[in-house]
Amino acid sequence: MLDAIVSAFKNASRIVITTHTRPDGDAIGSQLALRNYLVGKGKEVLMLNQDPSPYNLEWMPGTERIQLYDGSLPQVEFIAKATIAAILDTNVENRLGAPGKQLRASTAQKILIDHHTDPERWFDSMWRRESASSTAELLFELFEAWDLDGITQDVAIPLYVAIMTDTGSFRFSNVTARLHHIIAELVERGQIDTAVLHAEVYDKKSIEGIRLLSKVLSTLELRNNGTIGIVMVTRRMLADTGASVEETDGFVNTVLSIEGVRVAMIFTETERGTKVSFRSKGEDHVHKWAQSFGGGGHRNASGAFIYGSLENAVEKALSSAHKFISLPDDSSGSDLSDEDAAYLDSLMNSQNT
Ligand SMILES: [Mn+2]
Repeated sequence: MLDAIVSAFKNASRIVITTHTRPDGDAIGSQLALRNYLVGKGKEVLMLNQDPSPYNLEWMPGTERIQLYDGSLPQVEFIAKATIAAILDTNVENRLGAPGKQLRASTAQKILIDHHTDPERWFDSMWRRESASSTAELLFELFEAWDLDGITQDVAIPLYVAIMTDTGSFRFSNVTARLHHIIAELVERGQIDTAVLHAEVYDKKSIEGIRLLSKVLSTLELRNNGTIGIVMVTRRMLADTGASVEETDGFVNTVLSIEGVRVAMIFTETERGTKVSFRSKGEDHVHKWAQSFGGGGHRNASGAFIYGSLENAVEKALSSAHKFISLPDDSSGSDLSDEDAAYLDSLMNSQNT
């Protein structure tokens, strides 16, 4: 399968590359790495996305060449004449946003490179593995099967950033010895200063974002004897702090870092309903839970959209937790108010006498 995909790319002259809405480090990093690699092989490449790149990734080589889809004649013509449409880091049409429909309907060979579960069926070929740490890891394998020397600095840097951001800086359970070999290869070939790269991506938080974090963490609740941690982002908090919703990326990991918490969730209020992100550790898988609300993702990191108010969404999501995760009952009593606890105590005491 990989060999067939490599020859398809070798034989292609015009390639359009797209990725998912609200792109993250793996999406943009993979897109740039593939684009820069293919340009190095003499191909004509167009990168076309629904949404802009996050501000902390704008420095990566080639980001300024990513076009936002506007359905203009040059874009439509490029897609119409493209030999390959490469879809990265998502496997469903509606996560591509506006360009998805046209790409799917085009005569280009649709090649999926991705590590999410349950791909849709409209791709002509796929290089995918759910156990892969990132789309970038799969791309490295493609480059390895083609020509490692094509991995120049402007390919190595976005691949490194993609893997770093999708693995929580190389600490998730899908980080293998093999992946560390890949990373070593990238650091050598790209002459990468890892500390500088890390700072470029992670040490650019705004004061508004940190103020928002403080408000969001003040909503922290632990359920089911401390195994589920939840926090909420209200529209009011966003307005009060002036932070953008993108700055909540990563907040959920703070909740997951609490000892004993196996599943962390962040509920974000929007105009039309509530967005929920699930994160979990190890064998506690959350993708089926997210799917039950029409969402999806990975076993340890998924998301969904629940129609209804924030409070409604929280109760809806938590009431089905036991179907997807084996959890202790939510009977710790830690959620009782002081008043209720005192009342219960008095009942117990009166029974004893
Ligand atoms: Mn990814």
